[in-house]
Amino acid sequence: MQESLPTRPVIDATDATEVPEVPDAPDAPDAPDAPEAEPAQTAPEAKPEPEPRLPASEPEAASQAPRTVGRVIAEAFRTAGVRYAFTVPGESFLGLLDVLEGAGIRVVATRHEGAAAFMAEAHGQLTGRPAACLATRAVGGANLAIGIHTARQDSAPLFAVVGQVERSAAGREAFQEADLVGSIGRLAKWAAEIGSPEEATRVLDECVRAALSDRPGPVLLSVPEDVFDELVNPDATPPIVRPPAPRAELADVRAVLHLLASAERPVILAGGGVLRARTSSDLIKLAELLHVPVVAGWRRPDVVSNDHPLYLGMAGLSAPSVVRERLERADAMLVLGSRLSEITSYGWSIPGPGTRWAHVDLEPRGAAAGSTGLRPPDLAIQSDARSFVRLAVQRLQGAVLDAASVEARRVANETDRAAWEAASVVDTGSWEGPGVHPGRVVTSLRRILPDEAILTIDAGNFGGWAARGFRFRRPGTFIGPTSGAMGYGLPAAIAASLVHRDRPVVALCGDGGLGMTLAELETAVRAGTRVIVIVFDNERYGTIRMYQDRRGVADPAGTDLGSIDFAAVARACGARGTRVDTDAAFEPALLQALASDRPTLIHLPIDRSWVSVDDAPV
Ligand SMILES: Cc1ncc(C[n+]2csc(CCOP(=O)(O)OP(=O)(O)O)c2C)c(N)n1
Ligand SMILES: [Mg+2]
Repeated sequence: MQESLPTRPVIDATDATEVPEVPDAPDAPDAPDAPEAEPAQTAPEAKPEPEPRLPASEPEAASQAPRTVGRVIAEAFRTAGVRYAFTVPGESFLGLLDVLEGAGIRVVATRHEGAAAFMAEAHGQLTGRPAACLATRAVGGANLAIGIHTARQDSAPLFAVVGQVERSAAGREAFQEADLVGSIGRLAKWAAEIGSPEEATRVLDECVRAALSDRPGPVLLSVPEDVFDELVNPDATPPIVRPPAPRAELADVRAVLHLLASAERPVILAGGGVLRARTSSDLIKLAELLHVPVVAGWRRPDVVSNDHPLYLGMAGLSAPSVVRERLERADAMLVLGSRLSEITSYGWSIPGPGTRWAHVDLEPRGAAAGSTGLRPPDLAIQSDARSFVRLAVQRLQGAVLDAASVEARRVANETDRAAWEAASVVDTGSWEGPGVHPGRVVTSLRRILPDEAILTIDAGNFGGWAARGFRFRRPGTFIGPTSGAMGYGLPAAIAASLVHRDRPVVALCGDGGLGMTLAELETAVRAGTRVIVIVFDNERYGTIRMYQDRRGVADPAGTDLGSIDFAAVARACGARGTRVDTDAAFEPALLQALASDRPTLIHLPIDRSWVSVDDAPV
């Protein structure tokens, strides 16, 4: 770690009074129900609802039941924090399915394994605690793939379990047989098979560690059907230890503070690691103490309150150009809790050549950054975001600031904030229809939804208006896939609604993306949620048509869709469904949805001339 500093620091962090470090919240996996409450930025964040309550008699009954591999898996998952298992059942894993509820894990049947995996993924993203998704052999396993990949890209912990053919049939191209560990398992962070009951505890220990340690991620467990019912040695208990998160050393913290303090145009680029560590308010303190603005990584817009004067927008797709320009102008950057995806880093061009940068992350980029074309960081620090930021804030309390430099930063930050605010207005123009103005829909959502409402998003250009124009005021109020997977919005909303039953949850979807997981409307009803689904319907895969048009394709194929009466589909699934054709009708429909005790779908026809937030007809 080579530190090279310019001459005149704005603040000498090394002079700050030494304060003892605040201990982190316990990392014990058996206390996952109560993540330390994030101190509020503007108002207290609502606590998650207690997760499923199962009849008290069941665990007791389970304790007398034979100790099978299935039961040991269920208990290990429960100890690791699992409260939900999402699944399309199969006969290949009944030895697990039937013991889950007895172990305190609620089973939610879905209409497609892709949705089950998305629900588990979203649960992991939102809470930091893993959920499970279960599927049968190659057919169900293949359907899980999109959620496993998404969890990998989102660093979300997730347990995928696939029932495999019986051992006696293995290797004979049996019914639905495929090498699950060697195929979809390769999408996961870790994958293995429990080939016999003797292996169960060792493999489970590895499995849990892999999902939760370092940069969390999805793991895949393949288990032959007959192995689930085999008995495990009663003395063999998987240790299930979650290794403590790595913590920054004081010297590293000092070096980063020096980097930021001595720069002229520093910036903090903050990602999902800040949300997962529940340290957003500490980050704001750090930003305020140093007068350094914060830009959110792509799809992490809730990392700090968007109303804070030091927030300068979300990087990546749909961001106004001022965001990228500000990042390019930075002479120093702290990249905190972000993997610097291709989208957040604008094709690995940020941090730019003139930016000295520090990467503080569970898996910081080292020399390997070069393989992406990214210049390796000047400081690479492996640390959980919270321990880093808290130590940094402690170092800075009572520090003396150079008044002239502070004033310069204050003026520059105000200018940058005003530029971002002006560039992120999305509801202008004199659109009278047909269909609604997508920017005005976003403004209405912003005005009406309470601060604790959770938004989820699907993939597609319809989402650009929300990405630019919505304002998130609390951490943990947005879930979106950095994989850009279509079909995510509704399943993610169902998962969020299960966790936070008292909070409004709104899924923003395009007609294409919603079509992929539309049947989960029935799951939303059956699971007792009150999700609100808003579908922006241009009757096409609009984003891809935009790319075809840019290429000058004369007769574009494959991007036109027909019409679906989405509101009628919702009603057929037991939800409420309403179609809104004018801007004026949207707010009343939203208010009714918020007051309802059932899921609601609001169908918004969008004229095709609304190509993207940067290419609108008005
Ligand atoms: C699973 C998956 N398949 C394909 C894509 C490629 N893709 C990205 S956006 C998009 C179109 C989305 O259509 P829609 O949901 O209607 O939103 P729109 O672009 O029309 O606003 C497609 C096909 C993807 N991101 N994910
Ligand atoms: Mg569309």
